[in-house]
Formats: sequence, structure tokens, C-alpha cells
Amino acid sequence: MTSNAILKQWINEVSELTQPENIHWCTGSDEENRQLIDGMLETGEFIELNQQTNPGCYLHRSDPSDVARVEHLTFICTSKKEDAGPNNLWMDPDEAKARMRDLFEGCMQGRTLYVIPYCMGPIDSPLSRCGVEITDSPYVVANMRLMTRMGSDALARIEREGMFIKGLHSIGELDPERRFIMHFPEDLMIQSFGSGYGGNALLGKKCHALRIASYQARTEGWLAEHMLIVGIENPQGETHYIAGAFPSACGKTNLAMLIPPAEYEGWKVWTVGDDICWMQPGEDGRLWAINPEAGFFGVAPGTGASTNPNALESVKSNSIFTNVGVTADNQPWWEGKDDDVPVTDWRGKPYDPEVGPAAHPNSRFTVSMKKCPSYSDKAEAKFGVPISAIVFGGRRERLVPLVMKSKSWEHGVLLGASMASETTAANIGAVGVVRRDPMAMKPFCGYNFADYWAHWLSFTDRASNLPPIFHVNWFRKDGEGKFMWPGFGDNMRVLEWIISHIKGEVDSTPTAIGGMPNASDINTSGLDTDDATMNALLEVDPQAWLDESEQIREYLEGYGDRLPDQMIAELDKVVADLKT
Ligand code: GTP
Ligand code: SPV
Ligand code: MN
Repeated sequence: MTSNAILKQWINEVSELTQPENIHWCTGSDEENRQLIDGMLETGEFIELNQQTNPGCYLHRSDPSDVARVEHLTFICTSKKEDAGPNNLWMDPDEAKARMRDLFEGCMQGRTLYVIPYCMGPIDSPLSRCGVEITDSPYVVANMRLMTRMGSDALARIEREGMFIKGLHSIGELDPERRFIMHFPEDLMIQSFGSGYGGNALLGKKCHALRIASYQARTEGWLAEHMLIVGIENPQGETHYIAGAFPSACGKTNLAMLIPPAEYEGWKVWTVGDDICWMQPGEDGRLWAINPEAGFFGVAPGTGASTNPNALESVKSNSIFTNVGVTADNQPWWEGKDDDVPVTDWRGKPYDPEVGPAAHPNSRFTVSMKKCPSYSDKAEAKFGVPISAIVFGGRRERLVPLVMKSKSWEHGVLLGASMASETTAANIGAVGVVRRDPMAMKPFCGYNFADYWAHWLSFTDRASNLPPIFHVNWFRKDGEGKFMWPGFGDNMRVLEWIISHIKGEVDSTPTAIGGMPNASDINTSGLDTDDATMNALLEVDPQAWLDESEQIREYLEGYGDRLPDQMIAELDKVVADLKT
């Protein structure tokens, strides 16, 4: 139990409403985890994988209708609709609470109510924030144990500080018609019903660490972002930390743990975070960042020895796999893993390539960050790491160059706000459709994007030594639909250019849309990418950018009077330059 009266009272209220058979306060101990796993093996929620080859690894098959986030059922419930903005679905808080009350009523009968105290960020960091998730899903408990600092230490901090986010979750009947993910930022509260999957159910992740945290960050003067944090150490032992925002399933995990190409002897890559970054100005005027998470909930398909060997190594043991296929000797398998042959698909049916892939495109692994060979112990640093550069990027087949540098912080904010990307399987809905995804936060910003951009712009007054902002695109395709840039570990070549540029070792050529590298300054030795391809990857087509700028303008104007004037002023400058 707990000495915190508010927590005690809330648990009582929720258990009266949901009527669970038992209440279990999670401590996070190994013994507790063992018991949870044994229970799930009995109910079939966990399937044991080959314990010789994959010790401590289990497979979970989610309901086939419950395989990704549900943006169309995710709401921001602020008292004023305008505060949620055109970027969010909104519902009146009273109406939302009444609806959720109906859904939660009696929903835990015959089930155990788990109380999960958790801390987002290092347990002793002043930048960290705590929450309590109530759930009736042992799968959620097992995942939260890997993804957050969960259990007794977090509860002790909550009791010390008296502050926590209230997250209430039930899988309900997993009925897509009775599924809602509601956020009440004014009450620091989350309510999620009817899904057991990822961002819908692990409430510390997108619901707390992005939607609620971004709302808090705005009033408190910091940033909660959908960003990886990676440290690049050169052979002289100097490390630069880069924060990168790419939309869901667009390469954050891969970039966070890349292995540099053979040409980069003596360079090291350190993984601080792969999905979420909380940043705030330090006394030195730089932005300092922590990763609020403790684990990876990574996309499985495409994770292989040539693309992401560090991820592959991380998930050899003590990992949860959700919706992957299985081989004849009971090992987890997904498209892009290796040459093994799956016998069972993610639904548990005999694998038939005619029917579909073995692994669901949004199948995932869950594993503690500490298992990653490139894990940085700076992930536990109380004040985080200083950020040398911010990188935005999307999945764009055409137009957007491999890399460019913003002209100023304000122009960088425009670059972030203008981001667009092809949609992916991380959300239920159409895949491959280009949509605006500012700062990779379209599904995750807990308030009006216009106010969010104003908040970003305000950092020129908050921090004297802001990092430069870059934009990258690993996903350009040629006429035959093939990726023009090798990507993955070779993205190191672009990161090296970014760092050299920050250090003043290489120049960029100013263009209307930003500073472009000289092709010869990007190290391509050992690559078979020819000069023509490099030039195409770095080319700026003024007419196409004028068209793009018009679409950006139309999008930004959709935010009406609340849009900061500076955004249009920056865009006007780009357009004027494009015309000359
Ligand atoms: P979320 O966890 O959904 O936020 O995704 P993420 O941004 O961490 O994406 P992740 O690194 O898991 O990559 C998603 C997919 O993109 C995987 O199938 C990768 O194999 C693929 N991918 C990642 N980086 C690259 C790259 O540089 N080039 C290409 N072509 N594909 C990439
Ligand atoms: C994303 O969709 O951006 C993810 C996976 O990182 S989820 O946890 O489902 O949000
Ligand atoms: Mn993500």
C-alpha cells in the first residue's frame, strides 16, 4: 500500500468502479516478474520461446484488431477546444469522463488490478517525473517493467514528492468499438480502455512522456519530444550528443544504435534514448536532455544483422516479442531478420507468404536499454547530456534532400513544423500516405500546435547557446523505387558531416531552403553511391520547393490567429529566396 493519501483514495475509487477480484501493488522485483510470467504462460498471454537460444524470451500475440496506436480514438480533453488545436481530436472533459466511467464500470470483475508506480527518467534526476498506471493487463506490467523504472523506488519517490500522473487502463473486451485513449492534461490524468497494445496501453510512454509531458513542458519552460538521443564519439574521445525527431517507424531506434561503417575506425556510437527526449536549458545556456524511458519498444521487421546488429544482440535474451512469427525450433522471426524460415505467423496460423508477412509490420520487441551493446551510462546521468544538434527527418521519396542545415533557430522551427512523412504501420490506418507531421509530434503533442511552435520559438529567450537544427531524409527513392541512400550504419556519414559543420571544419552552401553540404564533404569512401546519385540527393529544385512551400503555407494557415507571425515571416523569406 502507500502513505500517499491521494494515491490511496484514487485506488479505492477505481477499485470500487472497476470491481477487480484482487489488487496487486507492483514492486518490480524479479520474483514478482517470474510469477507474472508464469501466470501469463498459463493463460496463453505469453508463449514461451526457445529457452536455449533465447533465454527469458516470450511471445505475445495481441488481438488481431489491436496491433497499433489508434490516432482516430485518441483525444485531448482540455476545457477549451482551441487549447487542443486542429492537430488533435478533442472531447469535452466532462463528456469524456462520463463515457469512460461507463466503460470502466465493473470492467475488472474476475481480474487483478495492478498498481504500477513508475518513474520516467533516472530515479534520482530532478528532471524525471513519476506516474502510477492502474491496469488489468499483466502484459502491460511486464512491458512497463522493461520500459520504465517501475516499482518500490518509484513509489518511494512519489511518496516523497507527492506528485504523480494518474493513468487508468483496462483492456476491456478489446472491442475496437469500445476503445478510447483519453488525455486530461489539466488534471494530469490519462484514461485508456479497450486496447492492450503499445502506445495505447503502456501509459508511461506516449500518453504520459509526450502528450501530458508536452503540456507540462510548455508551462514550465522545457521540451518533451519524440526524439532519439545518440552520442557520437570521435577517435580523439570527444562526444557530441544529437537529438533526432523522425515520425513513428522512420528510423529513430536504428539511428540511436547504429554501427559506423568500416571506414570509421576509432569512432564509437552511444545510445542514450531511441524514442523520447526531455530537454531543458542548463546553466551553460545549452539544452540538456534525458531519456525518460528505460527500455526499447522497437519495430521488429527490418531489424537484421546488416541493418541493426545492436538491436539484434539486445533481444537475444529477456525480451518480449509482440506479433512476430516463429520458426520450427521456436525462435522469434520477422521479415529482414535472417534466412531462417518461419512456420507460424503473428496470428499463430501456419505461415503462408500468400496470406501475408510472418510478422505484423508493426510487430515489436521490448527490452531493457541496458542490454544494448551501445548503451550509454549517461542514460542514468542526473542532468542528462548536452545536445550539440537537433535533427528532424521524415520518410520522403522525393524532393527532400539527404541533409540540410537551418539558417537560424527560427528557420529551424519552420523546418520542423514543415516536416511531412509517409504514414507507417505504427498507427491503425492507411500506410504510405504523405502527411504533415511537425517535429514528428502530430500524434503526440498534448496541445495546440500553434502554441507549441510559439513555445519552440521562445527558446531564443530561454537559452543562450541553442543547438543548430538540421533536416535529413534517408528515404529518397530513384525511378525504380529503390532507396538512393544506403541508410542504417551509413547514416554515420551524414552525422559526421553535421558534427564537422558544427565544429566549423566544413562549410555549407546557402540556398533558399537551408545550407547544403558540398557533396565532397560527405565521406562516401567504401560506398558504391556514385557522384550523380550524391548530387541528386543534395539537389534543390526551386519550382518543386515553391509548390511545397505553398502546401506548407496552407497547412500553417490552418492554425489561424494562434499561429506565431514568425512562422509565416520565415516561410515568406524562403519563398522570396526561391523566386530569385
Ligand atoms: P517508432 O518506434 O515507431 O517510433 O519507430 P522508429 O522511428 O524508432 O523507427 P525504426 O528505427 O524502428 O525504423 C523503422 C523501420 O524503418 C524499420 O523497418 C527499419 O528497418 C527502417 N529504417 C530505419 N532506418 C532506415 C534507413 O536509414 N534507411 C532505410 N531504408 N530504412 C530504415
Ligand atoms: C510509435 O508509434 O511512435 C512508437 C510505438 O514508438 S508506440 O509505443 O505504440 O507508440
Ligand atoms: Mn515512437
